Amino acid sequence: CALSALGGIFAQYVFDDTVGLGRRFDGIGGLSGGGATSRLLVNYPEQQRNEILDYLFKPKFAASLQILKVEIGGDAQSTDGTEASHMHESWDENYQRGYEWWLMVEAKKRNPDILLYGLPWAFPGWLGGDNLSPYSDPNRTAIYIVKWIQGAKRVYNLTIDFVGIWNERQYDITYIKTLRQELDTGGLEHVRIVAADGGLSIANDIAKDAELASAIDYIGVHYPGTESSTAAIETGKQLWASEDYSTFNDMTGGGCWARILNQNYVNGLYTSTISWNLIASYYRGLPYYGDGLMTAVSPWSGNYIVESPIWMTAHTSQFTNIGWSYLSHKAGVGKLANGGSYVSLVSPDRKDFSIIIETMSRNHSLCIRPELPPYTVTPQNITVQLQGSMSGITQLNVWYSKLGFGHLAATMFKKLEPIKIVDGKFTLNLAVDEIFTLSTVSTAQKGTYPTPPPNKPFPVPYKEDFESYQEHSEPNNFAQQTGSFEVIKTDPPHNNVLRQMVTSFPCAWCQAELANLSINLIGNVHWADIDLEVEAKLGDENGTSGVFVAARVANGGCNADSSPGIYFFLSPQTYRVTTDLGRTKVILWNSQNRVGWNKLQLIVQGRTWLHVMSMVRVLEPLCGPSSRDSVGGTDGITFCDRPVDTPCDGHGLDT
Ligand code: 147
Repeated sequence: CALSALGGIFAQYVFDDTVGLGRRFDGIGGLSGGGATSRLLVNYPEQQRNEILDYLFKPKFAASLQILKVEIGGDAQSTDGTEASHMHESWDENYQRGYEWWLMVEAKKRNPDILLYGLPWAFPGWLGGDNLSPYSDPNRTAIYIVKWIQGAKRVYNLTIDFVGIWNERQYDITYIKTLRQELDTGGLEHVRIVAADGGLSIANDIAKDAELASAIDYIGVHYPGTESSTAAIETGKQLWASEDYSTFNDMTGGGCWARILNQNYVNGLYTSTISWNLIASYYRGLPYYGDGLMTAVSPWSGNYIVESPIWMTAHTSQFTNIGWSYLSHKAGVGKLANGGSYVSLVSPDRKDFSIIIETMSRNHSLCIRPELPPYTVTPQNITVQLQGSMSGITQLNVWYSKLGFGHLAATMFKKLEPIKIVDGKFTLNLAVDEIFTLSTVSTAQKGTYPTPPPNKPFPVPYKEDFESYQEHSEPNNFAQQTGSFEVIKTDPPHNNVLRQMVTSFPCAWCQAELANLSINLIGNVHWADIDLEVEAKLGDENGTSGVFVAARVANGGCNADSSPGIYFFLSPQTYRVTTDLGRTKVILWNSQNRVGWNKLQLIVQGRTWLHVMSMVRVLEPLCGPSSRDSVGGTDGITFCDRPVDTPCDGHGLDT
């Protein structure tokens, strides 16, 4: 244990595997989804996209992630957008939607040993029954999940390793058992269940129910603040912080991540920590902007930013593998006398050994949640004594980071001179906000690529006709908030159109669905004055009640249902201009028959509603109602930026 040398200068820490080992290490992960957090990554220029993927997944390069967790799309808003379900309806099955398949393939290309984990946030309405609960028919929902896992194998040759229940929502014991049975009968015995991606209460149910205990392999807890519980530990299950971090990725975010990567094990025995999110690749203006290991929000320029959490991850991931063991809290894991913590891990053959030490001060390592109790960290000198299998080590490689405020003051993942060790003993001076890795592993690298191109704003004029897309794909830069939109082939002259596919209310994850309107977003949060043109088809079929275009939309994500903005609604009988999504604040209205194809144009300029009113034009339908196209769709969209001639107080997302 840590002996603080009273009156002496050096506290001594002993690392010894002969007193018994701690738990198995299960890897560090990143989470794409929950929801749509990788949206803008997909259409980066190939070169930059590959660089980004290397920073995330390539072993011994940068973050070198060991687990990739993804959302199993559920056709409903799940934080920064909606991810499409593989089964919009009971009779529908499609594995070409969204971008998580692509991302998993790219991760596996770089690291065949990366483990994959799927979790739903929401479910399509047909799984919900009368009370819109995914547990209304446990078998039906379990088969839906099994199909996603089988589809991954059949279509992409991806082996899914872990599956969860329902993100941060109620779990259902019957459903968990049913899922285990359906996995087993579906030839998926190898898929392990993580439950319940929320709080710790599942531990009590596991203790009471042997069948449940055997169905669950890992207890997944969110934002545990590094603490677990006696009940959870006593289940004997491996504990995971299966979602954590969610902090803006500046230097404080880096400090948060470094601290929890160590202390989740030191304090809570968590053997895996997964970052929400993997990469912040969603529009500015959406919730939790920048809460990823790195940032990529400018596909039109290729600009991206490798942020400090990438290098904080490297301090552990490049010096361990899944299956290594932590040393015991008796001799190799603990808190430092003057603040900070250390963990150590050993390979199964006991030949390789790594120590990770962090001294993050409180203010420099605050996370979004939960509240961090006060503590202090001061500079300290430590003596390390290696014993047992490690006693013969004569040299350890040293990698070092120090967080600054602002990028310039920081040192990120730098290789220092190796430490020479005599009689298993060495000393180290630790200052505040530092992280050290000391390891026998000599293959670590600080991977770099040339500086990416400079950032540019969303390009205007911008035009999209959807003609270049595969059917069922999501067009570039569209960030669907509610509803699920995909490119569908129709006949000339419209050919490919963008169609909203969700026709029944989903088992939702958040209130955004209450808008009961499908919403897709594109552009730049700073736009105020803008011309926008959309061709759209109105029909009475499939519940299509109308379309709208809007600008200066203030809220997205789970708040998308309550957004001020300037909205131009068109239904088969009326058009309306309102300043709210709920259509309560109407500034212009008329009734007309508008069934068929229409071109909607919205021009917003200046600061008064009057001015806005005069600029709204409703054009004649392009062609009459067509009997061939049975459902609606959007055929094209054009933006044109207007010079800002007066200061404008309009702000927010442009749709
Ligand atoms: C998590 C979600 O699982 C993620 O999809 C994302 O929304 C993330 C953003 O921080 O948050 O959900 C939580 C929402 C609220 C709390 C915890 C997790 N909370 O208030 O403790």
